[in-house]
Amino acid sequence: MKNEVKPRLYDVLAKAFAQERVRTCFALLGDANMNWASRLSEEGCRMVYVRHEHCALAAAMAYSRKNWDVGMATVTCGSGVTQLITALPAAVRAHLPIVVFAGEPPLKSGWYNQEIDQAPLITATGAAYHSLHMPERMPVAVRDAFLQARRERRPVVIGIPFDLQARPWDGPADLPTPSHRLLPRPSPIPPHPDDVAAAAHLVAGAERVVVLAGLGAVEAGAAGACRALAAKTGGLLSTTLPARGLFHDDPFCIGISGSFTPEAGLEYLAQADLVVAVGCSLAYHAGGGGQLWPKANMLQIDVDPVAVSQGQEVARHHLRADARLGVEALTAALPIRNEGWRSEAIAARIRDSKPDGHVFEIEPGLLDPRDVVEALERALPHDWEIVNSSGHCSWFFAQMPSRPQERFLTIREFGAIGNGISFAMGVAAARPDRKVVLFDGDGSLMMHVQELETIQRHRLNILIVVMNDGAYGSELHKLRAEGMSEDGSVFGYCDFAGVARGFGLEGKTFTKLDDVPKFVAEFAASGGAAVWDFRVSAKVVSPSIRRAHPHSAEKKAH
Ligand SMILES: Cc1ncc(C[n+]2csc(CCOP(=O)(O)OP(=O)(O)O)c2C)c(N)n1
Ligand SMILES: [Mg+2]
Repeated sequence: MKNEVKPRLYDVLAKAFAQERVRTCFALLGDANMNWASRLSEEGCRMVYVRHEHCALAAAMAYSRKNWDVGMATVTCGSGVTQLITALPAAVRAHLPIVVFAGEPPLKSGWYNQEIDQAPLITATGAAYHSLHMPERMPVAVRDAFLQARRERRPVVIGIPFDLQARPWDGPADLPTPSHRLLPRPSPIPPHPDDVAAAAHLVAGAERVVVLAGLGAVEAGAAGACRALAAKTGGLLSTTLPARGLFHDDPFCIGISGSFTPEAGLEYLAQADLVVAVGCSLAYHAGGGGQLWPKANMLQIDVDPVAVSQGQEVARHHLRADARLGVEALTAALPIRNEGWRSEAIAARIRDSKPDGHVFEIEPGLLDPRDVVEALERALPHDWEIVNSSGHCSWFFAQMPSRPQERFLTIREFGAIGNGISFAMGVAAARPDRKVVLFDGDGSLMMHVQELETIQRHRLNILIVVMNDGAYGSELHKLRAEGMSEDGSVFGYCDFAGVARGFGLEGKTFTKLDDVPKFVAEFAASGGAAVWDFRVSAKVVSPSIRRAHPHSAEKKAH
């Protein structure tokens, strides 16, 4: 008998994905995706096999952000799909183009134990769901899913019943033209001259200007234009958290604006009379709900400017344009001005002041998280990729002023903990030639600690730095401030070095900081993966918690 040579639908589907320039796919297999995934791998796609579906999607998110292109994940039907529901809203809100290949239960049986109505689950998160049941159209439908993900910058989940996937393919041998060849390539939008004139009038009348850049400015390559605008107005520079580091070497950059603003930055933002927000969506946290710059007019330069964002009125003045073109036109329209806000004294204050100078008494044998960050900031090479996770400790980790934006990643749009390890895997897969440092909390790392095995198996170059306060610090500090019981927020110090060794990684526990440079040099030479557990005191409270609970000390006294 002759071998069957007819391709199956999963063969053709794998080719349709491969021609969409899918180079890496984060995967967890089951009945409904494993044959397709096996074929995709044979098409030359690098498969990263993770241990939890959430982590497949979260890693694809970081991969997408790092490459400014589609991220790809695959899960099986039912129980594989339900695991995606925490990561999808974050991907939607972060405007990440992601395609997920999910299975669907077989159509031929009247009952299947992993059956669940997948479409409403997925669409509730804001992602799109495409249920494909017409084999002949599937290669085109795959192309269209990539088109939608790229054009709308949104996750798209494709569900295909796995009995259909196994059918012989009777359709044409040719695949449709892939999405990246069809996608419109619009040129950057220039501003309207009337808008430029109005914006220039506003800026010329301001005395204390802050130019605040977001990821839109990063993407548009507007960093140089923002620096020039700030220089011409004698103003200061700042960024949102995701864009942090864009002006890291500028003496007049006050750091992040938002919940993570350092001490000196808070003072200057409070004095600003105009904030020019470039390529940022003016999310609630970026301006502390408007409280960080109470005196300032707001001018937003963006391709899609808004008046209200996340429940706040954010900007009355708008310049609709590509971030770079808009800022360049505005700068060109401004008169030269001799004086501005800038002075040597301001540069010195920015350079010399600590992000947070508050004094805490801490227990012997434990570290101050601010000292940990300072030691790492001094020791870690500047070309290592850094990933900031979540939790109370992320305030401290965000204060690393010498780190450039292109080596930084954070995605926090759904406020979930537990993503750090997946984000670091996504960055490591996108930048295989680099070392990646993840900064995470003990609670967050614990939530998906199983991925240490993935890191070890795939030989990813990741150094995990854990700020271990033995607690859910965020909850602990808020409960304390409210005078409530700390139950449920304090767990004690887990031995992460031992956990790491159990997974075959290097592990170290730090109760002092003297050897940090030596160990960094050793890690630089050896590569591989390691977990460094820094034992910190839970008595050090971040400025953002202190701002949110200004009267907590009084409560304690009663
Ligand atoms: C998925 C999810 N569950 C719960 C929370 C609530 N939460 C916010 S921060 C936090 C504690 C994080 O602890 P850790 O990672 O140790 O960081 P720390 O705050 O201690 O610095 C928790 C439980 C959340 N944001 N996301
Ligand atoms: Mg903690």
